[in-house]
Amino acid sequence: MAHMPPGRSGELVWTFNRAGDFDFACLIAGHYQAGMVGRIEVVRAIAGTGAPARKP
Ligand SMILES: [Cu+2]
Repeated sequence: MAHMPPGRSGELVWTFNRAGDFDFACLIAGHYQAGMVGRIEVVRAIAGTGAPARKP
């Protein structure tokens, strides 16, 4: 879990080992219900190019 004080910004690195759609949410009480949620679409990369491949 990562925390940032109000008004600050930071960086969080997620490494995915497979393609797909992944839901994420803030785990602080009440924040999920307030809408701090999202979805990440991870696509395969074409080997050696870094270019996105078709969605699985
Ligand atoms: Cu939150």
